Amino acid sequence: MNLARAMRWGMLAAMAPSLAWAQAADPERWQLNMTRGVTHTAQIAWESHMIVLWICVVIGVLVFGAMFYAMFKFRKSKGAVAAQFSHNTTAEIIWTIVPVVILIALAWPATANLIKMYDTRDSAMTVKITGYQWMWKYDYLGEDVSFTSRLARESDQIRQGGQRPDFDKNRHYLLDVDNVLVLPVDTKVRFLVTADDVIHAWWVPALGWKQDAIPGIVNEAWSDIHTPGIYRGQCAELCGKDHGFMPIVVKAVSKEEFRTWLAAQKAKQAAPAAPAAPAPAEATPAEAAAPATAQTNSAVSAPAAG
Ligand SMILES: [Cu+2]
Repeated sequence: MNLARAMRWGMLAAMAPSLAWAQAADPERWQLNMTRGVTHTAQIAWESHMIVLWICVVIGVLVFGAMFYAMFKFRKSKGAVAAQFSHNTTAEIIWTIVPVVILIALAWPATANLIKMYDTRDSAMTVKITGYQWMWKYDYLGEDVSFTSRLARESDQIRQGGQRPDFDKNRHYLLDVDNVLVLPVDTKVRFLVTADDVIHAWWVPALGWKQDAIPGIVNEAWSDIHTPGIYRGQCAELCGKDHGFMPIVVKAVSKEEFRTWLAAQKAKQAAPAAPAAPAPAEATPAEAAAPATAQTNSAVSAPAAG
C-alpha cells in the first residue's frame, strides 16, 4: 500500500514538469523524459514508460540500499565475520519467483497495449505514405489527393550554400517541408507505409510510433491526434546520402478545417495543369468532375537517383 502510494507520488512528481511540455511538440533543451505525445498510442507508451521507470527506481533503491547498508554495517574493520554457508534454497526460490512475477506483471499490460497499437480497424480515413530517396509522398486514399513532401527550400539553401544555421532564426532547420501532411484531430487515421526504392522509416515522436517503409511491403499504423498543432519527425532508417534531409511535418487541424483543406486540394489537383495560360480561378463543375489524370503528373516528380 505504502509502495503504491510512493509510486503514485513519484509519478506525479515526474509529471509536473512534463505537463508544461505537453503542448509543445518540439523537444526542449535538456529535456530528460520522453515526450508525452498527442495520440492514444503515445499516451499509453508514456504511461507504460513511467510505471516501469518507477518500478525500476524502487527496485534500484532497495537493492543498492541493501548493498550499501551491508557493506558499511558489516565491514571487516568493525570486526564482522563472513558467514560460511554457500547455498540457501529458500533465498534462491524467492529471488527467482519475485522477478518472474514482476516480469509477468509488466508483460501483461504491455502486450495489451501493443495489441491496441496494432489494431487499425474502424479507421475513418487512410493515408498511404511512400518513402523515396529523399522525400515522402502522401496519398489520401479514396480522395484523389496526393502530393510529395520534401525538405523546405530555406533549409536546403542554408545547407547547400554552406551557411551556418542560426538556432534562433532557423528554429526548424532541416525540420521543415514544402507540403505538410494535414490531418484532422480526434479521427482514427490509418496509415499504409511503404517505400519505392530503399528502406525508410516514418517517425513522428509526438504520434508515439515509428514504422518501417519497405519496398514491396505495406506496413500499417494508426493515430488519433487529440491536440491540434504541428508535429515534426524525420526518416528513421539510414536510406542514403540525404537521409538527414527528408523530414516529416504533420499539421493536425480541426475536422472542419481539414474538410476545407481537403476540398481545396481536390479542386487544385483536379484542375488541368496549364503552365502558360493564366487559367480562370473557378473550375466549372464539369472540369472538377474530369478524371484526375493531370494530378498524378504534377504530383509525382521523379525521385532523384542515388
Ligand atoms: Cu529515408
